[in-house]
Amino acid sequence: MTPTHSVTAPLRIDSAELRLVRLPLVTPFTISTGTMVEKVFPLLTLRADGIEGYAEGVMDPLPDYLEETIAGGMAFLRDLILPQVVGKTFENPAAMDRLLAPWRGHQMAKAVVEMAFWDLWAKSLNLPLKTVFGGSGDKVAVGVSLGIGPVEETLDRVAAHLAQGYQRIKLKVRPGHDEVLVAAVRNAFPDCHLTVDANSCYTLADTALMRRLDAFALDYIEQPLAWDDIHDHAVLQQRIQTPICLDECLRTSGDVRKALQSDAARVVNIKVGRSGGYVESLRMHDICAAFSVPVWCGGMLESGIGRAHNIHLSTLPNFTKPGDTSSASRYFTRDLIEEKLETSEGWMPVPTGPGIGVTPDWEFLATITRSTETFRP
Ligand code: OSB
Ligand code: MG
Repeated sequence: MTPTHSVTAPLRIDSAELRLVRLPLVTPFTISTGTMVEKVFPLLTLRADGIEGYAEGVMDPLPDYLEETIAGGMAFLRDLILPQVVGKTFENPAAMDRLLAPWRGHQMAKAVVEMAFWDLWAKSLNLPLKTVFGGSGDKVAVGVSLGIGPVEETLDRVAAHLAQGYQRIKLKVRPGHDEVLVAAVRNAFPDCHLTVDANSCYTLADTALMRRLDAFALDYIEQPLAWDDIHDHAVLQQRIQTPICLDECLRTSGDVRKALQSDAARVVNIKVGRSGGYVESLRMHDICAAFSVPVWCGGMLESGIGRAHNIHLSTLPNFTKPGDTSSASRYFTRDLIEEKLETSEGWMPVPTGPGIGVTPDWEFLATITRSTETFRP
């Protein structure tokens, strides 16, 4: 029998829409580098054959997590990438990656386009996104990331989240707000999975403090040293028992390979939005599996669009530790999608339906959109 149609058809991008969106946060979120009171981000729609793919960017207004910024990322997309994407036909996501590959850096900005294309691609196949890249399962394990605040208040928040079933507590730390906090939480909750995230605020001069943290049975210490320094993390790992988990240092699969080869990380945080998109995140995932290093899915306070992407990514088999993709209601009074992304007993259901499986709430989105730019061939 001759097939009457091909199962996959090349997709021609008819148009793209780049918005700048602003969502207020329920509570300010403080990490070692500063405080966020609202989530501002680029939101991209790619259109082809009457279907739409969506993704958001994880860059911040200021280059204080990594060097990418919203302004820089939007310029890269507006001036260089989107004019090349519209009117062009792509065989598959790998073809999109070839278009992005020549350009140095810009992993967050590249991820916006790449992820939106994967959503579009999966929808064109009428399949959930996870299925298209080899994930499985209908729920993913999650913990919470708690921002810096008074110790007493943090203890209450830990108790409340453990009562809700969250499977791991991550405490943000900074110099002067570390050992005492961790001791208090560990003392009150001797058995919970506990981690800390320094967001690069220490140096090797803090080795003695890092060694003292070994006493608290942390699952790992996330990104204690400089954002761009894999080497010093390898040095620190030789001096402490607690596994090091890298976040900021890992933008490409090459970074992951170097980190694991030098024993700079024994746990890996993958953020698809930080790493150029799915093709590179899949490579990262596979390298970690080859080194028997467990991975988990990080977050950047994403809206429902980025959150849905993170949930799909987390269905890959080596995501064996709880991720940061907790209930959207912890971050926003009102999310910008129709669906509610809420956990139950520490499990986040994977949205069903084609692609990322969530739908923008266009009416609400109109009220929080700061600017909109449309791109056509
Ligand atoms: O380092 O993982 C991080 C939030 C903003 C910037 C960096 C980080 C974080 C978080 C929060 O830890 C993760 C989340 O709840 O989305
Ligand atoms: Mg982190």
